[in-house]
Amino acid sequence: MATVPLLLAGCDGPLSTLSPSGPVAQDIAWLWWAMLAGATLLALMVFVLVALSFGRPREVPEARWILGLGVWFSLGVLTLTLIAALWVGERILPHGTALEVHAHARQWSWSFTQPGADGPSETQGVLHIPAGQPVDVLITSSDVIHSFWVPQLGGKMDAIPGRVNRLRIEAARPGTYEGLCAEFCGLEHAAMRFEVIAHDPADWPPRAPEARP
Ligand SMILES: [Cu+2]
Repeated sequence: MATVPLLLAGCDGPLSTLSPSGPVAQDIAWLWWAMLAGATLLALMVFVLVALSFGRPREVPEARWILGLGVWFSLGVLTLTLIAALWVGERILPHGTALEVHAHARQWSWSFTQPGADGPSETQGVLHIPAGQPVDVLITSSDVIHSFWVPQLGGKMDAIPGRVNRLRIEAARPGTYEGLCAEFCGLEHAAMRFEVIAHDPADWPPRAPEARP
């Protein structure tokens, strides 16, 4: 338990689910904490039972220990975390209309199509979106299964050949966010990174999306 704060200190940074920068990622981070709390409660229960087993032999009231703790307490914690997961899962779905951009994965790079000042613009390794509004990324692949993931802006979504998957992301503030392929896809998988640049709504669509800042 004493090492938990130390370990959590390593959970910060541009590729962390625990540093959300938008409402979708915020919901996912909230669920992460809810599941950690549930797991902690169940682990504590087990530790307490193990500790008690080392003490002097005692009378074990069946109703309290087996039904109360083993069944009802565990079921209660699992039910609450399941409800939290279903609630968050529903909230992060792409409800209603949103700006659409396209992400195309291949071994081993990403290309994107998004609105530009002079019509749709295609970029390599950089996706441009407006800040402060929901964006739907339409994701596909031309070879193997990859996965689109920008931890600070939303969840993960597989990129599957012959299929287009929709993922809702949103950046609360303008900035640059790091993304990566989250499905092992071959030798260069680890290098399959990209960036998402969220622009101030006043500068949207961007004048020259091709130019990397
Ligand atoms: Cu990949």
